[in-house]
Amino acid sequence: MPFGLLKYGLLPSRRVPRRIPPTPELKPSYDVVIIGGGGHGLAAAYYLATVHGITNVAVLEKGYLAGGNTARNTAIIRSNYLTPEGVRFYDESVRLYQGLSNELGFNILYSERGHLTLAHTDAAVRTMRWRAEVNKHCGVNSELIFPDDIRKLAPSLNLSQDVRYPILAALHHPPGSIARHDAVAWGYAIGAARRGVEIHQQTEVTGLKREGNRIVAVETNRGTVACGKVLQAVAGSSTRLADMAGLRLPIKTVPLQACVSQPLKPFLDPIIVSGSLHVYISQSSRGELVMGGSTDPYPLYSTRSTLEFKETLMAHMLEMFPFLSEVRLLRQWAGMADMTPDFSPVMGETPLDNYYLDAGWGTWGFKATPVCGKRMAETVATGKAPDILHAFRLSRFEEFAQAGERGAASVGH
Ligand code: FAD
Ligand code: PYC
Repeated sequence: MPFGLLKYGLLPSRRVPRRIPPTPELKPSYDVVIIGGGGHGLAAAYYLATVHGITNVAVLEKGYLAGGNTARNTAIIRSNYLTPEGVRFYDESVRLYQGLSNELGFNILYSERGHLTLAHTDAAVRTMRWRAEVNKHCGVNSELIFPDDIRKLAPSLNLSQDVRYPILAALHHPPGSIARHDAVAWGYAIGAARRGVEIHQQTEVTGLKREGNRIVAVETNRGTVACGKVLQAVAGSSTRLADMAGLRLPIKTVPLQACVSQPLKPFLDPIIVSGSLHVYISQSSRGELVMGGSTDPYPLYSTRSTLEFKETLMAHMLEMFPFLSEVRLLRQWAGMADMTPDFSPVMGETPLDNYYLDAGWGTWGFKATPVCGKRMAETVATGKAPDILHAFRLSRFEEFAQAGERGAASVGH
């Protein structure tokens, strides 16, 4: 047993030390203001401080730390994308994730499970083969496999050919993983705060003061601060913030729901996704089944959840795992996904000189937290987006240079 744990157990009072400092007073100005205290904003703050030595930074979060999509996602990490640009970008994130507990000195409970994307039609088999080839070309481990090998990895999956959508093949991606989403955000927050970054919870940005081509001040419910540079990292609220800066984004926001079951004995090692059945499932280290499906069919800024989603999801889930019919659901919730037309994010510079964008994270941004934080910190520090972000620039939409990743989304739309 580690010595620290033993010492903690023997203490008369077991108060957990506070490692994220309480919200301080706002200073009159900061070199960098980061809007949004989710995983992305906090990761960017951490890398600004650690890699670039920029610590006069305020992270402004309207609610509590990482209480937005970071708290609501199903924590799937993978790099089995369709475009070479996407694969390389997410692969850098997977590599950062693999060392993140050590880097942060904080256990993010990273668990490598393997990821199976099921193909139920000939067209889906073709797409999986395509993804496997692009992945291998970029040095990422993915392979098309067939029912006999799928059975070895997931013996409890219904592989009967006598069902509505028989499983013909799957894209197997061994590096596919899950991690504790809150821990990722807390680890980055603690690391950033330790180096002098200020984290302001309950601090809502209500306006941006623009002079010419610059944002000179950020208005909040706690006062106005002057800023050298601004990074917007507000996920499902991207269009609302961009609006304050006078920017229009090609994004619409739709709710995405998920749920967990009561805990069960471990029976499911890999993460399983079925595009045709519009479901995905993994089993957490606590034994709960973490499940999700398609985005809601209409745009809405809301985190309510619906009975319709639950009923549809369960009907499809039971086609894959009929023996789960007596299992109870524990919780259901929703987040807000900011969807781009090409299912890729928007990162980098904007038409404003000192305003940088980290947006368009739809249903896929948790896995990108480390790479996005690191590369957006680089963009803010140098004023120029690195090559790895080029494919995701905002201007791609007016240049007809979209980065189409619809075929690699885990979630139906
Ligand atoms: P957030 O965590 O949402 O942080 C943005 C923060 O900005 C919020 O805390 C919000 O309160 C704050 N904010 C907004 N407006 C203001 C304002 N005016 N002033 C100050 N603060 C403001 N991705 C994956 O890779 N794998 C998955 O398995 C996965 N599953 C998902 C399942 C669900 C149900 C949902 C909803 C999403 C899922 N995602 C997944 C997507 C992922 O959750 C997001 O893309 C990711 O969390 C975005 O991180 P973020 O830090 O940018 O956003
Ligand atoms: O991007 O892998 C993903 C994902 C799974 C569930 C939601 N997003």
